[in-house]
Amino acid sequence: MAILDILHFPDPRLRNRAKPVSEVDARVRKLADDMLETMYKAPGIGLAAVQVNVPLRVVTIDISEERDQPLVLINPEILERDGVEEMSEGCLSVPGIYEKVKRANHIRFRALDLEGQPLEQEAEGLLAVCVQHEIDHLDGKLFVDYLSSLKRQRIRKKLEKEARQQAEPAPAGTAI
Ligand code: GNR
Ligand code: NI
Repeated sequence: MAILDILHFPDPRLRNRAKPVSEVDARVRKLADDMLETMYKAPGIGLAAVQVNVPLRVVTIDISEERDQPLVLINPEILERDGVEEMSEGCLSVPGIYEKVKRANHIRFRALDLEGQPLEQEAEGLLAVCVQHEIDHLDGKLFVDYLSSLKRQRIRKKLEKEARQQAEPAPAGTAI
């Protein structure tokens, strides 16, 4: 297993549309394993392969308190959406930012599991929000896209500044 680097907004690679997985093989299972490890370490409740710069339709999710109910969704698709709910969302690719987003509160979705078998499931509440958030990533979409352009611009500037500060050497005279 390995911890993968997570891309941060406004990295243009987060806008790549992910390609469907054609075969659930050892390479895809290794990717899912590494994504789960990366998601648990972050820590986050979900991760899309696009966030670790792999343009494939693979998602990991675990919304359980105990962090012991991993869900791997390959080529996930939403079949039905119902109702509207506003929830505060965060994203590992938009660190430190939490904003309310409206999404369907009840969905039906399908995907392939790690054995390549089709699964079909209903979800509501946090799981429904998380599945929608992750599928958005596979389509190059981020939760900040639902905010006003002013808010999104402020968030972009804040994260660009943080990225610059991490890249720069500390100014001369800085202790230690
Ligand atoms: O860890 C995460 N928390 C979260 C909270 C509310 C709505 C969506 C999420 S997903 C996020 C992890 C992430 O960035 N997944 O892409
Ligand atoms: Ni996210």
